[in-house]
Amino acid sequence: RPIGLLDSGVGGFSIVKKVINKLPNESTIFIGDSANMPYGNKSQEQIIELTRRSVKFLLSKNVKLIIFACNTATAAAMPTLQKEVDQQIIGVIQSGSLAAARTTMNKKVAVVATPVTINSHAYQKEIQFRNPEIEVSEVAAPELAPLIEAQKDFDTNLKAVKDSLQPLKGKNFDTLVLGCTHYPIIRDEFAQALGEKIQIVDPADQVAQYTYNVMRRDGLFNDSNEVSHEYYTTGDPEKFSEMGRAFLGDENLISKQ
Ligand code: DGN
Repeated sequence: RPIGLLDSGVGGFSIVKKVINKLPNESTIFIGDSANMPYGNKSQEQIIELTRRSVKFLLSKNVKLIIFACNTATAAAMPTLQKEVDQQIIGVIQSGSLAAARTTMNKKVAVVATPVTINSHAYQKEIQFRNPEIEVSEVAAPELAPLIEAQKDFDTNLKAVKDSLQPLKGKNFDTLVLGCTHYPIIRDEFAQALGEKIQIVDPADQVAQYTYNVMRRDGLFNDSNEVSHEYYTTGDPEKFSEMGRAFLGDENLISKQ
């Protein structure tokens, strides 16, 4: 049985990639809800409803575990949906917070994410749960995920990243969490905007490790030799597969759900 992943769009590819690297013997099914993206400025009820649809789709594919490859869905819908399904759901915020708390040396962390994620203060709570001394500066970037979905050029992205990070000026943080799974797709733009002194944390690395740990604990490793990866979108399959190929280097077929 495969591992299921969901996101509001192409951002989930950044998690899919790390999960496949960490667990090469596992099959995956990823659904990106691009038709309804962005989730980042919807109400909690709307996000729960949309996420529930993707969860049902993944369950119809007989997944053994579900990864919310979306910070917004993790913040807004994970506690509710975990009560509705037997399969364990793994979110991205706890993993990202753990990585950030381990990375910062000066105890100043910044988080950039969608408005829903920022307004939930989930990162601030989780990071300070690990170390109450860490100062957390949060900034909402409502336009970044839709921009990434629209696949623009480097300079356009760089300018948008610089504008989005403007409110963090003077915060003196040494670690920045990419609190939306779309952002690692333009990691180079972030790196250029931030300079060498600031460490970028992509929660995906820790999510892949955590997924591995849960599967080992629960005896969920694949015991057959067959491995496959399937990608589905509610949006335009052409655009979705273009991004999938660019990001994963994968020639697999993308289907419309
Ligand atoms: N990729 C999603 C996240 O990690 O929050 C959300 C993107 C969006 O829908 N705006």
